[in-house]
Amino acid sequence: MRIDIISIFPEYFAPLGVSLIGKARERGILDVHLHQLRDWAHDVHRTVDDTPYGGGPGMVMKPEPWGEAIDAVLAADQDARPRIIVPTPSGVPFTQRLAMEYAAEPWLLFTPARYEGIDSRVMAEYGSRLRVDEVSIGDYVLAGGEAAVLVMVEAVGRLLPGVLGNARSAVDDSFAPGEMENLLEGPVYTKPPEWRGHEVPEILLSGHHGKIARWRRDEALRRTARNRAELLAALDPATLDKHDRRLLAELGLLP
Ligand code: 6GU
Repeated sequence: MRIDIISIFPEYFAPLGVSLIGKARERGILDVHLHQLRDWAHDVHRTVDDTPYGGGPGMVMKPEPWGEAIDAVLAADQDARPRIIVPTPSGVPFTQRLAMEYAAEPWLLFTPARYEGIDSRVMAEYGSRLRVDEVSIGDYVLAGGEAAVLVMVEAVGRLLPGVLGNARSAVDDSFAPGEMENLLEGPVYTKPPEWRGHEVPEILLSGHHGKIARWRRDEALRRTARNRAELLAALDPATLDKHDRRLLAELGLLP
């Protein structure tokens, strides 16, 4: 997969050289291209922002540098088109589902903004020709979209074939479609079996795979009820077995 990122802080993306994503790049699974937006601002101060039309606080990113920068990225490959992802707190929620959708794309272009955001005509211009998604990573406001891009690249990158390896697969993840859809993963343990008087739940030492799977699902349901009650409401009743229903009834969460 190719990923292009246009930003006034390309140095912000140094963490993409580390750990899982760094390895994926070394192995050629992920091809990351960073671009300095100011390279396409032509005045002496390399200005990329201006005051908002209609008044109000803050600054808005000018359309011309973004247009030139995006055109330059598009020109890198005449035969392909990237999916453009514009990070903004006003966007659609970034979810595991969206991460999986992006992981199936050959080319992504991220356009993280500073200030109050990018002049909306940039999204209109490219939205009429390519897929442009305005995406938010949560209900809080960051100082810029760069951290959101790091989050999204990590979520997408770990889903690419060959990145996680055989020892670990994404199928048991919280939110993964299927068994864990709308469920949070429960607690995990490793050796030693007792630490500072805390014991590992005995069932996990039993070697009884069926009972362990059932215990893990119970813990996932309990944790979801405790931390994310609204996710339980979204559970597809068809994915609940008799045991699930009994547990939820015990927690007072089913009729
Ligand atoms: Cl994508 N950008 C900014 N600036 N703030 C955010 C966000 C994105 N997602 C949540 N808050």
